[in-house]
Amino acid sequence: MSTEAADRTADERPAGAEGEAAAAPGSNEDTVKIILLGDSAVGKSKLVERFLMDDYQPQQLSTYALTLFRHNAEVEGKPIAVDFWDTAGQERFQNLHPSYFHGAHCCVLVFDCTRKVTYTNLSKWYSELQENRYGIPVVVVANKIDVDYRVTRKNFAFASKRNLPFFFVSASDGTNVVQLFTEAIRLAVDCKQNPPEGDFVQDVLDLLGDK
Ligand SMILES: Nc1nc2c(ncn2[C@@H]2O[C@H](COP(=O)(O)OP(=O)(O)OP(=O)(O)O)[C@@H](O)[C@H]2O)c(=O)[nH]1
Ligand SMILES: [Mg+2]
Repeated sequence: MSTEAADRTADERPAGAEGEAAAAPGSNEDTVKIILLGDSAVGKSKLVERFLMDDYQPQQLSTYALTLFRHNAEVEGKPIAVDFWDTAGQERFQNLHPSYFHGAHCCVLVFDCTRKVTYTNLSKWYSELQENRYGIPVVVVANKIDVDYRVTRKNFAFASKRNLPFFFVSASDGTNVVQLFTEAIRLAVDCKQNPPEGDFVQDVLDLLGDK
């Protein structure tokens, strides 16, 4: 594996970011699964790194297929284990995605506000999500605002058109990263408690398919 998380030894990992294979989604009442989607190099891994480790290394190390992180959070006084599924945005990995969506409770959809094509491609990622895991909450994220803060004056209509929460963030300096993930975790817990319509049927079908 060529990811930074996979390359770290267990001792180097911070508390709450075990980086090991996460528990099967839905296997535990107090576990939620959050997936990250977006083009390669928009900053998905750096955002998770900033949130879980309060760290940021500027080197680019594209995620190889998938990295899993476990984070221990607290929502309304209750402990919650959060599994972050950090997927690779590269085309060559895209045929792996259907399994990533299974059992997800929230999706963090990231674009790079310095590269327009990554914004245009949001609709592609969003359709893929709808096809694989319809109805879960989605948070839209404009990353890299540190490059030029004036970008925060711009209107990115993708989120407002679909009535989705939207955050301007920077993994590099940490702006809004905690706010973003706090909201994503809250929405994931909410989704787990009130699953989207059709979820039950899908779960039964998934279960039957497993046997
Ligand atoms: N200036 C700036 N650069 C950033 C920021 N976040 C990420 N980067 C840079 O963007 C590059 C890609 O970041 P990654 O987190 O690896 O991107 P990714 O979306 O995980 O990419 P894949 O794993 O290939 O899908 C790295 O060189 C980062 O240093 C940010 O907030 N500001
Ligand atoms: Mg990555």
